Amino acid sequence: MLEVPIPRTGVLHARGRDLPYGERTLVMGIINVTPDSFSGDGVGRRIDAVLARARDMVAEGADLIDVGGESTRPGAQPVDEEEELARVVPAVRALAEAVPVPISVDTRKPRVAEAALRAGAHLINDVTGLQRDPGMAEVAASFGAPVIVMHSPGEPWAVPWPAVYRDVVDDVKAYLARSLEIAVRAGLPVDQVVIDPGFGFGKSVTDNLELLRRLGEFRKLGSPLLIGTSRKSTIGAILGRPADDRLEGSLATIALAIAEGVDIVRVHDVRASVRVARMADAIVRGHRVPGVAG
Ligand code: HH2
Repeated sequence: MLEVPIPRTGVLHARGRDLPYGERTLVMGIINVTPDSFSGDGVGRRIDAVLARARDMVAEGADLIDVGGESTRPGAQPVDEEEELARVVPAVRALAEAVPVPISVDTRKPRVAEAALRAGAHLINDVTGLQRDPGMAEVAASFGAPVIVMHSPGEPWAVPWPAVYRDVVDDVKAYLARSLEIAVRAGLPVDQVVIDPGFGFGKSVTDNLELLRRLGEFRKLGSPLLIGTSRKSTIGAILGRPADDRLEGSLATIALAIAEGVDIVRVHDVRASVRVARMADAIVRGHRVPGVAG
């Protein structure tokens, strides 16, 4: 029998835009202000396009928006700090004014995180789990911003991927435990740090599938849990479809991640993901539907 985890509830205090988690799955919409993101969804630096996409996502039910100015796909070219600042800061400033949901900034550079927080960002999303630059935890703590810490075995342009694991779940858990320790030492409350096993980052197809199958094990770390599977190459490998045709595979991962107790899903396709999340939540979390008997 599937053992359904008991949801924990809490609130991410995202600089004035509280995000309650645990009662239903939160959906994070991805906006890449890049020219080279793997899924081909990058809008570059066109603020009108950024705002239009964010408004659509919010109307479709996104609970938060993640803005990234540097692609992390394997083989991507690293972006220098000035260029990343020029991509991210105007987008964040415009978004924080235009949409009511929290804005997270997807960066591994403390200077970019700091500038984005000054421009109105509410959370930091660090794909290096606070382990690349000690300045990142300090920036987050000094702004009182929640942080998403993701596992990545080195950086996509610096190491041979995939890495080799003894046991992928145990190894990633140990890494995330270290990220939590760094956060707490910098003064961030542990319930304001979201953990993410980094689906697709330095992992084989088999590793990624195992991470998803055993996702519930990460809940033992006690922090809210996020997963980003949307359109990733593992789905392409299973279905034999290109990045722009992986919707059903992405949705399958969301439904099963919810059954494993995930709190936040990071997605490109907000409308469909929200519907899947609502349905999966009703099963897993036992939501009552107003006006519907039984
Ligand atoms: N995946 C990507 C980027 N940032 N952040 C978190 N926390 N978790 C993820 O799984 C994650 C992430 C890669 O996806 P995307 O942003 O669409 O692509 P690219 O890095 O090529 O812009």
